[in-house]
Amino acid sequence: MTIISTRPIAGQKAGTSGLRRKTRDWMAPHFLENYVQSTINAIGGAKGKRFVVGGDGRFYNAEATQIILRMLAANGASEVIVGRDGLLSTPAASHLIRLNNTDGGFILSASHNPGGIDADFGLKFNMANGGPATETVSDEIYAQTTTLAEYHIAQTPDVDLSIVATSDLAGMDLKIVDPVSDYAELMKTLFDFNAIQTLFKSGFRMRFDAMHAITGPYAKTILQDMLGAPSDTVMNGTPLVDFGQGHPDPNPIWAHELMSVMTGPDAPDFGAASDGDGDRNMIVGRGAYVTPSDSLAVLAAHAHLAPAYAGGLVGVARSMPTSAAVDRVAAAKGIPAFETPTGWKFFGNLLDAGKVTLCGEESAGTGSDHVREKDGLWAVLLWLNILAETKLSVADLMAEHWATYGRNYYSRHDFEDVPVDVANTLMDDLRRSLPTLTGQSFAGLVVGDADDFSYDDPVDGSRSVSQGIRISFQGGARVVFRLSGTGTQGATLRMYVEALETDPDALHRDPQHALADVIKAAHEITDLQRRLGRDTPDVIT
Ligand code: G16
Repeated sequence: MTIISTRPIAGQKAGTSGLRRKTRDWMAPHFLENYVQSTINAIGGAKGKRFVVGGDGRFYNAEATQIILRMLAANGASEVIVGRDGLLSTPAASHLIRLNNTDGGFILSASHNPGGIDADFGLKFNMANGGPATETVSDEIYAQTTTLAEYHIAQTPDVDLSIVATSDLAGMDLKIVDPVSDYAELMKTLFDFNAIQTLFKSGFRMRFDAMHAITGPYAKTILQDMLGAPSDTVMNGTPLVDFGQGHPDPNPIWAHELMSVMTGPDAPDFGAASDGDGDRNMIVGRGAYVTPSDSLAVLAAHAHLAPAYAGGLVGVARSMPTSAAVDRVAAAKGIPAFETPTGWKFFGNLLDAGKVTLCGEESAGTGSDHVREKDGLWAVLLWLNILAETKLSVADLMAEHWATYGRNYYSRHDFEDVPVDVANTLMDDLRRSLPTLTGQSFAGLVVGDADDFSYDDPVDGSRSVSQGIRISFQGGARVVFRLSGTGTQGATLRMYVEALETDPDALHRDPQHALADVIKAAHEITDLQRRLGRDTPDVIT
């Protein structure tokens, strides 16, 4: 056991989901160690505690796992449960924390960000409920990073993590587990596997794009081995440290390989993709992309068709920039709908308090009270369960949904790698203009209301301010602006546009056309073209 002297490293402040930085930053002397020790200190030490450790397998996952294990041992942890080869999807890690009643877990992932020595790496701490550290704990971790003077590490050789076994690491019990099996068992308890098996037996065809990330082995086990989907169902199913040089973000831009299959000749019935660490999902039918906001609404409308949710939902929650489509379902069902800031950590209290069953975000995350993370494969399985029961195609299910509830046309435009000062000035100016925006007209739309979103947590009473600027127009359309908290280079400006359509003859338009006025108004309000020197987004979802 060694105590190493160190000095605070500036800027170790978590964003939307843990600390994400360039991989080389993490590999620099003391960077990872400082952050791990600060986390341990922030939770009152590790002595006698039990943790889960695992990550999405990106470059540096293996080395970082060894360091974290040695530090937990040196800090007196009594047991660590680690995925074989240091691998665990984020939802599987959340499940293992809960299943084993541990004190929390360390998840090594930069999620949908690319991987590699010149790409991104990340680390986040999840608490005993299985969910991401709350704002309060995250703030305490940051505070610790600013004063840290030493860290503890055991001087032991690397542990062989390739075999499921139980051993001892410098006095700490080390349990190496299969990353997939407990998670797969959980899924079996939630869904009607027989109905989904019957669906596949009937010739239903699907493609699941694992994007060379963590869900490959999970999807092969569950979809192909357990549910009997054909062996070519999972594509890009071998996890690679650099995700095959791809960008493991399941949206139509980055999952273009899947999109071309789903829009090509002889397209399968159903397509889905997940991200680097397995918590996001993309759903696409034959020629029919489903926006994450619509997916959440459809799942809320039909969740009762799956055994786990047969008793109905107690409530739903969505992040503020997510479309209000799910609110309309909640209203029809007479259940509450909560609106939280962006970040899965804000759903934890609502789930723990039994106020919501389902939650989701526009950023392709959907989940339920089965774990405390969003869960990509879970969403895919719920979709499959619903398709098996309704016997509808994805396109028909969407058409039926919009005819019933109206359609919240929705799109997110991302402007990436914007100089940080330009992005901050744009947001500051917009914030300053809020009091005078109401009543003004832009591209023919009149502003009805404009504010900077604050959230009062109904469970613990904490308040989170400056969570995004929302501008509503008369007639119901709206635009939201916020800066991403997950990027590692420059700033990413996110512009979310939405408009409700209830005219039965106008439910099947191209969202970009349906939203053209709102997009124009949003550009005018921010003077976007002049400030950014461009008006075309890098990514449209
Ligand atoms: C993370 C968070 C999500 C959030 C998303 C986008 O997802 O867990 O709650 O919606 O980032 O955040 P931002 O808009 O700040 O970039 P993931 O999948 O990257 O962990």
